[in-house]
Amino acid sequence: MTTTSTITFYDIYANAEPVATMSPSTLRVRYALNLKGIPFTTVWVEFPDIEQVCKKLGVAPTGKSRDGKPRYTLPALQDASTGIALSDGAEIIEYLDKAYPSTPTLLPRETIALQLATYSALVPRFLAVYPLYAARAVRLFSPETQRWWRETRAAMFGKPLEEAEPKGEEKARVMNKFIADFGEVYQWMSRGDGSFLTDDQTASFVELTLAAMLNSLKIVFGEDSEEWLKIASWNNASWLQFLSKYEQYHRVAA
Ligand SMILES: N[C@@H](CCC(=O)N[C@@H](CS)C(=O)NCC(=O)O)C(=O)O
Repeated sequence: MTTTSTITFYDIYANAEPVATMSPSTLRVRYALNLKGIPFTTVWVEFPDIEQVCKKLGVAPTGKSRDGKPRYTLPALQDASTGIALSDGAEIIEYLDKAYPSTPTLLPRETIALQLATYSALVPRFLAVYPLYAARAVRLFSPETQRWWRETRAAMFGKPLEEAEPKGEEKARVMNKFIADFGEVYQWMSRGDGSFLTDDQTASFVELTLAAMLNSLKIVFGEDSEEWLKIASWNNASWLQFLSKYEQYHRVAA
């Protein structure tokens, strides 16, 4: 493990504390760096600047937008000790496992396929609340980023953010589906020893992803919101108990 920081971590800025982001994608890599104890410095990037920052770093787009254009995303990470710059959470964590072998392995080789498959099952469950999430997230951004967010999300939903936000019965339906879908994920874990991997794993990529998704919802909805309280009180506060294990990694520096 290095003692001085050679890693620059590019995270998405939002008005949140103690970590100034709401992004589940960047949070999971931040948790990985903190869990591994790898020193790093953060560069905070506003949403509208992500593409320009990624192009400057020379990191690849991680997908395509609806209009077919390359989609640049954060997190991204640059490691001065190896000269490597890369994007995409899974790729970054796989790189950290290899480049810092004395730190806990989050994507053991024999579990990569299974973990990536599990991650694929988590994404649609999370995205089911996205119109509600996107409407609540806007308040966490600077005025310029708010304008950008409204414009890009309206293009994504085919209507303005406020119109896309589920309300009343529709909101209740969306939240109930979220609780049931994530409840199923919880049951998968409960069938084993309460985690996704074996006892000797302190955590895995999938667990950090799940913790990051839940914390992102807590930040965006607000700790005292009706929505978060519903998630937090589910099944004798099972998600709160799960999150308490990862609380120590929800911080800025390693
Ligand atoms: N596959 C990427 C996806 C990352 C991602 O979707 N990041 C979002 C923030 S949570 C982003 O950068 N969005 C840019 C945009 O919406 O323009 C990963 O897992 O790291």
